[in-house]
Amino acid sequence: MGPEGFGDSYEAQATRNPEAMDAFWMPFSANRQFKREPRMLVSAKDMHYRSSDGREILDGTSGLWCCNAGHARPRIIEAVQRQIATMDFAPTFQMGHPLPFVLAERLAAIAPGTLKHIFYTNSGSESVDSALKIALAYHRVRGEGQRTRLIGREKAYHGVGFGGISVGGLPNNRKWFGPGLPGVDHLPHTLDLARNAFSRGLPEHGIELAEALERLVQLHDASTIAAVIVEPISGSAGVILPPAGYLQRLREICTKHGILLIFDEVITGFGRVGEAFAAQKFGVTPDLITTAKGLTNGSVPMGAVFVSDAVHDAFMQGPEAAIDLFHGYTYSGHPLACAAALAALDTYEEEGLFQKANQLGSKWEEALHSLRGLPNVIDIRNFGLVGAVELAPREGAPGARAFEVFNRCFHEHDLTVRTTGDVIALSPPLILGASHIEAITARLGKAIQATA
Ligand code: PXG
Ligand code: PLP
Repeated sequence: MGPEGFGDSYEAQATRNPEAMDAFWMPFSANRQFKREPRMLVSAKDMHYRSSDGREILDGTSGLWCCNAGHARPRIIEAVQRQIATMDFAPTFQMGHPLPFVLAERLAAIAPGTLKHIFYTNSGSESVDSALKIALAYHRVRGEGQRTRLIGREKAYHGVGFGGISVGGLPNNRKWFGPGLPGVDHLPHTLDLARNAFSRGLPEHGIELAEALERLVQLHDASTIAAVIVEPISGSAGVILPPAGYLQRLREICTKHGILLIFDEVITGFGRVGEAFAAQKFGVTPDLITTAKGLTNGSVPMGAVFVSDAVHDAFMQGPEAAIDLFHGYTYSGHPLACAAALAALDTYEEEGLFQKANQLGSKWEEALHSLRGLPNVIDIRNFGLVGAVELAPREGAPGARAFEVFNRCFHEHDLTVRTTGDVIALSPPLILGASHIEAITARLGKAIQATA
């Protein structure tokens, strides 16, 4: 009898045969291929996973960019265990409990500028939808309800809600699902291998791409535009960095025209780039910030939208007894998620993890760029503790080469990496040391070397 229940352990039950695995329709996965040759993880501690065949696998991706302090951190375990025994759930619609208030104060204290108001969600996708809705309602409550247009960017990932895919810019995430929100437009992306390949840190060329926003304002008129949403560094599309000065220029144009600027920091938030938020690292303060992932160190689902004083206060002008924002989730401010987030913030603070990318950044950069010259490597990009190695696609089979590297890393070199298209992305837990950096790049290098 396994510890989890009657009969076989969950692990044995899950992997008995491919048919037994059929019921779970896995997200963003090649389901049939996976179930023929599963990559199963059964436990995790600090920098490592353990696989179902007993191997210790180095986590090069913080799970899915979320376990910024590594796995199974004691404070988080204790906090969640304590909280579930104290109060499993409490509503936050016209009722309250202490934890989301305490957490919001803690979050406000690390936020940039006046983004001191926290709206809770359960994921990055929900944070994006919430931020877009807050932006639309903000203009309307101020008497500018004609500002309904939302502007995203090519190659952007803003989650999978209808709002997020509408402003998003990844064709596969959009084309299957109909027309999306009306009145959306997109800026050009900033990936430019011809001019910027093998840049270290921010690429030098491309600030002029921000002027595309001026063009869209001329086309649509500022009076119709509610908000611009961008990832300061785009993660899912394969680590695309902002050219030096680009985000500052977007900020200037938005301010000039009364357009709200939203930074989607679901990946860049909570220390990934050497500050709490990329906004601080780049010295550019948006009006709203969307977060999730690292907020609870990935341990309990939770997201949060950070809202500026000006945007928040616009909603607080009506009668006191009126609901100020007709939006929210059953699980907004869930007790377990709040407990996990508070413990995650404690862990980040005690261990100085938001500064870690500053201390290890140059070592990380050196190690990554040492992969230059390996077969098919056409670009290497890095910033903070994010990295990407881009491979030339195989003729007629885009993505196949990087996927083979990913599989080889997992099965032969005990390393997790992420791939999108032919980009291999890395985002290790911020608790890593120099030896982990060497191990990640050495193992990845071997896998690239072995892949034709
Ligand atoms: N915005 C951004 C910028 C993201 O990176 C989301 C929104 C959506 O968050 P949720 O929690 O709804 O998934 C994300 C999520 C990858 C990968 O490997 C990236 C994400 C999710 C899963 C995989 O690149 N980013
Ligand atoms: N669908 C139904 C039928 C519901 O009653 C609710 C919430 O009460 C929802 C969807 C939304 O669920 P959530 O608040 O978890 O997003």
